[in-house]
Amino acid sequence: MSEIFQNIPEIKFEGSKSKNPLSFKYYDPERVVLGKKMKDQLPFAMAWWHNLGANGVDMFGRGTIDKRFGAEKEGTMEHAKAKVDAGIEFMKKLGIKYYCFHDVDLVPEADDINETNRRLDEISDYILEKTKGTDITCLWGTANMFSNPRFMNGAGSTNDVDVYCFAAAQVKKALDITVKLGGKGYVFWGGREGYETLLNTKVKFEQENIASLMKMARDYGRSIGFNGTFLIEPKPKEPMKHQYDFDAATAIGFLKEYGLDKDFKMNIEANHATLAGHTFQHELRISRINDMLGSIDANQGDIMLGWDTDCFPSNVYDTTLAMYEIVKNGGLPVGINFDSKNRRPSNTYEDMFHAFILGMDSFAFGLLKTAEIIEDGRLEKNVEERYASFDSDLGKKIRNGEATLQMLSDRALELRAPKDPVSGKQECLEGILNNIILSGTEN
Ligand code: XLS
Ligand code: NI
Ligand code: NI
Repeated sequence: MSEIFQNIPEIKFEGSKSKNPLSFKYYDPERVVLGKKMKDQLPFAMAWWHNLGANGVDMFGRGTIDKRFGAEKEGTMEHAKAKVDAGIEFMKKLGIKYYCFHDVDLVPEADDINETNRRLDEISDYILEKTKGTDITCLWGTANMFSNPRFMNGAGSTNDVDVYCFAAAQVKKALDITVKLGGKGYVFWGGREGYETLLNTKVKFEQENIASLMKMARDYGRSIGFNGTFLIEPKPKEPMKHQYDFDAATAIGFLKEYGLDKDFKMNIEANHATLAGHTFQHELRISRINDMLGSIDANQGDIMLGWDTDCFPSNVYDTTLAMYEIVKNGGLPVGINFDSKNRRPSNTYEDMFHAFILGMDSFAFGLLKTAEIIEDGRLEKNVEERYASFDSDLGKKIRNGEATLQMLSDRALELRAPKDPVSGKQECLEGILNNIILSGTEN
């Protein structure tokens, strides 16, 4: 197999002083942070669709990036295999172990689903053959139930029972392929699971059908030996005006309502969090405290733009706070998928590497700073102190559920008025965080 990314060497850690754009400044895979090697703390994955598929096309213009990778034509099995070859070489050069895919990222979709399935069998054999003897494996798989016109009214939420069957068939096959490729997770992102207008929509009916599809997927997955994590990836809008999995709190409530919370967790995407009017850290925190943090789609939005821009993460303040939640979660059962794409004018192969170096370094930096936040202790100590009044006997009774309204009312009446309120010290704490972020990262 000939080299596709010629002139791109294996990317090595060179430290923050290095001026070599094709080197890691912070991601040092063997460095031990908080008792574990960085490469184990940061299970990075490549998104097949953005990295090997997205060619810069947007609503106003054709593609700008040649992603044929030596194949003659796009949309052929020759091209599908060239993408496999390119993907593996790319991951090897960056030291990335995992990839994520939608069924139709792997192969061109045929008119007849039987032929699409045959192609999926062929390409998954090819991937297994090409990754044999490497440590490259699947992080998670999913079915694309939003691009094909048949899904214009939704997949699990469709009004058409035959379309519902096509959604089920795709989920079944995508689960088969995920298991075959060793995936740790299976994702449901509700692409068109939502509505445009209530004038034509039965919301409860649609939500029940989505839950049924997920239950059938869970039962089928478990029956074929999938013991990984099912995931919901919340997003509030786009493509639909209203999407049912608005944010983590909504999706967790849905899973509990339908008895799916033992098998499913959240796949939190940074840009989806901000579209929902939350910070990335908020969505991670809500998931974590509910024991629902499974995986992340690492990217970032653009504050000037109101849509899912899927930029590579560069904001180290955000990656630090994200890594803090991930570390406090005891890591991620699944991993860190770069659901990010190059900007349209970044149209060279080299730009693909620059993008991943940026993303991987931003998260490695976030991990290093998380270790410092924990070792430094000032921020966590402040939080503990802020709630110290609940250490009193009465406070303990409230926490244990032993207090009554009468008891608490008696106390308030006895006090007449509470003590002066204590400062939340936000600016002081932000200063401490800046101080930690702006200090060095060397060993
Ligand atoms: C789109 C989603 C999608 C999912 C997988 O906004 O992020 O890429 O991650 O279907
Ligand atoms: Ni995503
Ligand atoms: Ni997205």
